[in-house]
Amino acid sequence: MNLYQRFAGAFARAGTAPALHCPGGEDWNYAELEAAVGRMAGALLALGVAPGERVLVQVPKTPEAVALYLACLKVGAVYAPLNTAYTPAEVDYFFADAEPALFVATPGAEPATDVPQVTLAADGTGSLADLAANAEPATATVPRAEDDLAALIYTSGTTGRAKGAMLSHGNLAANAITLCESWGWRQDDVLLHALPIFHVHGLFVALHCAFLTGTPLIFLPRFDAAAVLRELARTTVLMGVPTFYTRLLQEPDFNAAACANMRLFISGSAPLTEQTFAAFERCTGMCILERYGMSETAMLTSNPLDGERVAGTVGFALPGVEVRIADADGQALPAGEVGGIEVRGPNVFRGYWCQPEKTAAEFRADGFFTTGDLGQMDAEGRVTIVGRSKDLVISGGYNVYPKEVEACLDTMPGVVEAAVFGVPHEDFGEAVVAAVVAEAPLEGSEVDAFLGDKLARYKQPKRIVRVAELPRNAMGKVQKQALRETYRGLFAATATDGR
Ligand code: MLC
Ligand code: AMP
Repeated sequence: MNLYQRFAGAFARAGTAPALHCPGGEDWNYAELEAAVGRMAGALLALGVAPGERVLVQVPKTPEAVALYLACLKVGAVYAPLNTAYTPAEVDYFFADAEPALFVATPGAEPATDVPQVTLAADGTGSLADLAANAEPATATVPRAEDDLAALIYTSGTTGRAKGAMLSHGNLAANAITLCESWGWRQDDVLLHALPIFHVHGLFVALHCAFLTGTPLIFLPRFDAAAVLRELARTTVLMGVPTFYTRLLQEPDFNAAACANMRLFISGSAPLTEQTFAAFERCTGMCILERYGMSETAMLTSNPLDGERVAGTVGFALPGVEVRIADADGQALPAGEVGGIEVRGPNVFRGYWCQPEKTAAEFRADGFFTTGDLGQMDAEGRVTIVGRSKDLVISGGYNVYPKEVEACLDTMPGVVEAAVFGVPHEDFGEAVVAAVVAEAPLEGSEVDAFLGDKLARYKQPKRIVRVAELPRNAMGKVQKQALRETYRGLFAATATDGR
C-alpha cells in the first residue's frame, strides 16, 4: 500500500482538527493539509513527475515542505531531501547520483544544472506553490507495492561520498506502526516538532507518528530552547537529539512545572550521556526515553514506555525488528560480549541507490544488515552502544564523515596532510577537530574561509591543531584513537549545569 494512503485515512478521520500549528505563522488543519497535498501532487504531475522518479529537495522547513513530501508519496515519486546547510558545491554531487526528474530549490540558491528546477514557496514567479494554486488537484493516490521506493535518504560513507539509502513504502509503514504502538501514541497527543525535516528523525520518526494518528504538531522552524520552553505547556511529546536536552537544561525556567503536560521526551541520533539523563530526571522528575536508529534501518531499538529506562542504553529491539550482536563473521555472540550490531526486519532498507556492491558488502547472507555500530546486549535483550567501527563523528545529531573533510583540507594550499576526528563537546556531544601538518602556521579563520563554499558549516572543524606529523601505526595508518585521546580536553567544560 502507498504510505500516503495510510496517512490519508487518518487525515480524513481528523477532518478539521489541527494538523500543523506554526507559532507566529500559519495553522493548517488536516483537511487543509490534505487539500494542499492534492494541489501539490497536481503541480508535480503537471511538471511531468512520474512514479519512481526522484524529486530532489533542498528547502526550508515550512508546512509547504511537508505538503511536498506527502505529494511525492501520493504520486509515487521518490522523495530525496538534502540538508539545507549543504553548499552548492556539495549539492552538485546529488544531481549526477540521484538523476532526479525535478529539483526543488531554495530561492537564491538555484544551482547551474540541466535538471528542471523550481522553488517551493508561493511568490508569483512560477514556484511549485504557484503551480499548485492553479493545477488540477490530484485525487488518486498512485498504488505502490511494499518494496517500491518512497525515499532516498543520503548518508555519507567511509569513502566520503554520500550513498542514497533506498527506503520503501513498506519500510516506512512498518517502522511508523511499530513506533506508534511502542510509544503508546494517543489521540490527545501533541508533538512538538523542532527537528529538521531532511533526516529520518524529523521526517519519518516524528511526522509519521502524528500523521498515522491524525494528531496535531506544533511545528517550529528550528530548535530554539526558549521557543520550545514556551510551547511545552500545550505539548505532550518532544523528540530531539541530545543537544536539545542539554540546552533545555540551561534554561532557568525549565523545571517540573514547565513539563507538567508532557508525557514523553524522546532522544536519539546520538548518544545521550548518563549525566544528561540524570540531570534531566533531577530537574523534571522525568526520564528521557532513548532510542536508536539510522537512515538505512529507521528505528531499531527503544527503551520501554512502561518499565525501566536505563541511562546509557538504547533499550530493546522494537517489535518485528531482529537485532543481534555478532562477531566479524556474523555469528551471534553471547549476552554481554561486545560485537557489531546487526539488524533484520521489515524496517531495513532496500540497499544503496545504484551501488549493488556496497549494498552486498553490508548485508550478511542471512539478510542481516551490519550497522557499523558496536554494542552489547544483556541477557534480557537490552542493547548498549559502546562505539563505532565506522569512522564517523556525530555532532549535534549530524553525521560528519572525516574522510570528506580531510579530502577538502588536503586541497588547501600549504596543507601537507590532515586527520579529522571527534572530541567530546558539551553542546554538540562531539565536535569536529582537524590535526593538520602544514608548511606554515595556519589560522582557523583561513581554514574557515577556504572551506566556506566547499563544506556545510556543521562539517567544518571547530578547532584546527597544527602538528609536526600525524601519529601512525606500524602499517602507516593514522591513529585516530591517539588523536582523540590527546585532544579530548580541547573543549573541556568551563561550566557545569549544576542541577
Ligand atoms: C549547527 N552548527 C553545528 C551544528 N548545527 N555545528 C556542529 N554540529 C551541529 N549539529 C553550526 C552552525 O552553523 C553555527 O556555525 C554554529 O554551529 C552554532 O550554531 P547554533 O545556532 O548553535 O546551531 P543551531 O541552529 O542551534 O543547531 C544546533 C542543533 C541542530 C543541534 C539544534 O544542529 C539540529 O537541529 N540538529 C539535529 C540534527 C538531526 O536532526 N539529526 C537526525 C539525523 S537522523 P557558526 O560558526 O557559523 O556560528 C539519524 C538517525 C536517528 O541520525 O537515529 O535519528
Ligand atoms: P544516520 O546515518 O544519520 O542515520 O546516523 C545513524 C547513526 O547515528 C547510527 O549508526 C548510530 O551510530 C547513531 N545513533 C543513532 N541513535 C543513537 C543513539 N541513541 N545513541 C548512540 N548513537 C546513535
